[in-house]
Amino acid sequence: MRDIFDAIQRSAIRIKDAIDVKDIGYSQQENSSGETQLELDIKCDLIIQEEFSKVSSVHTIASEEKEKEMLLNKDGKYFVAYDPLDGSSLIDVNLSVGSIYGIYDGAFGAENMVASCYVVHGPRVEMVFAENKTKLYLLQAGEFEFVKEIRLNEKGKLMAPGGTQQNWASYHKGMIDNFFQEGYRLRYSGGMVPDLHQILLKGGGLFSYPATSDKPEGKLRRLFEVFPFAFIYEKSGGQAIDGKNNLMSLGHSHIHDTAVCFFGSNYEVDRVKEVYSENE
Ligand code: AFP
Repeated sequence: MRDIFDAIQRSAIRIKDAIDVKDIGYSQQENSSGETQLELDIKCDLIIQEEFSKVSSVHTIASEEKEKEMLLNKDGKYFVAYDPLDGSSLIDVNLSVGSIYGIYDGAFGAENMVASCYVVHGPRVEMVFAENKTKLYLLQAGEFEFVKEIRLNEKGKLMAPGGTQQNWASYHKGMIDNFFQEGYRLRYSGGMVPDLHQILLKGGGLFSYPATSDKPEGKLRRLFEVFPFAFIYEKSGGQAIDGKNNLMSLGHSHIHDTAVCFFGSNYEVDRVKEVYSENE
């Protein structure tokens, strides 16, 4: 696991340099989710692929930017799924973006997840790594320094409601409106890494990406986005559900499957469970 942790750190430092260029150019290719890829997305994907290729314990990688999984070392034990640059459409407006990693033992699947990690590229570069506990690191002079352990409060103050509102179910809209009436503050940038990072570090709240009329299975991808953050939120004392079930109890049939998802502290997620059990 140490080797994987080191490879993620090396990738983060190289990605920081890759982001800091004038022309991030759109390529003509589409990724498996049908989005036009930035040359930068492809570059970051290759950086991570290169770094994991040096790690003998990595058996297979799967990237949000690749159609299929890729075998690296048949004697390795870990399967790593990653989103090299989540929120890359925010780069041209200079908002924060991030990389997300799910580390699975023996095969992809939530039940096999043993660690997960994300890196936030904002004004500073930070990394959150969860194994038994969730730990925050800060990049300082080329090295990631441990800052602190992260724990969520029972109840938070922030609300990050994803998806197009006109496509929300009415009970979902009612639930989000009620949170705002209770005093929650809107914090939504459109990048899941900085949005979930903010809720984690400010003690709690709720990030939601519900089923919408145009995306009934949600938008966010199970292996690359949903399971890694579900693992981190659970290890930090919070919860992660699809409305009813724990996200970590869900399966997947394809590496690019998506899921409806809610991540947050206990008070807010318990409310989601109440509302969704009454309405679905
Ligand atoms: P991009 O990678 O296409 O920028 O999408 C970012 C993202 O996958 C995730 O980071 C956000 O939470 C989510 O999309 C935002 O989606 P909406 O704009 O539909 O709320």
